[in-house]
Amino acid sequence: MSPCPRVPAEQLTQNVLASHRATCQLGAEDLRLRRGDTFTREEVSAYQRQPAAEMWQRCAGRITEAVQHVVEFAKRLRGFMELSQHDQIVLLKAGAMEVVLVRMCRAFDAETRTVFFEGKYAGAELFRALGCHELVGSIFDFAQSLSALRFSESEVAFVSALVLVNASRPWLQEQGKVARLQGHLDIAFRLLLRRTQREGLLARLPPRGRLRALCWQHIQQLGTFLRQHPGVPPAAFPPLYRELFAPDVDTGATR
Ligand code: HC3
Repeated sequence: MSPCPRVPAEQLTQNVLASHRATCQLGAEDLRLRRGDTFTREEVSAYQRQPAAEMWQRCAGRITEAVQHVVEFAKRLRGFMELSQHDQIVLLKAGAMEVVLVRMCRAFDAETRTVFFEGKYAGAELFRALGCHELVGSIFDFAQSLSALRFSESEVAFVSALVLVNASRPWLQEQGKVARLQGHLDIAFRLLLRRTQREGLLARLPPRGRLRALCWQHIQQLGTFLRQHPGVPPAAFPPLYRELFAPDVDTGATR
């Protein structure tokens, strides 16, 4: 049975946008207005002087909050809760961080190459203590390339929904059901793009592999960090973060 039987595309579009707006964490207008508000040199160097473990924990905390909002987004998407619980988890595990990175372009100022982090706009150098400059640089490059597409809020909402509802994720049990929901979203997105004369956008979207590679590198870097800092207590990272990104590291956590 279709997870989304005969829902007119317009209703689905409204649902995707409303789900995005209710869960996007940071309002688009608010983010725009705060663009000039960057960290001072002193604040940046205070972040840079932090021990690596502290900075990793901070970022993990912020990323976990963002992931929780993405989970709420998924739950509000029409048809998602009709998928099996197993498949919902598969899609969220594979796609939640990818959606956080898509959403990052809303919080990114391409002119100054800064991102909204803990109340102000920060350049890549603020994250130096993490010890993974290349990854942070690649994440900023990705945000820069999405910013060039000048997404509307509806477009961010659909790109996020289609990153999540992806029938080609491995380990799905009811792939057909996911494919049908993906198909409905795809049609609604194309109709929106036609109506707004933005059909050209599809060809300009970055290849899916780029997002996958960034998320993979994040997992690799976390693994490297945990191996290099065996003294960091398991409770230092939120359980959801450990579950999503450090599944092979035995942290002794109770869930
Ligand atoms: C700054 C950030 C990337 C952007 C993240 C954003 C702004 C994305 C949109 C969400 O709605 C809100 C949000 C929350 C957390 C923000 C991230 C925190 C850290 C990350 C940096 C680029 C550093 C990443 C380093 C890594 C991958 C090792 O943790």
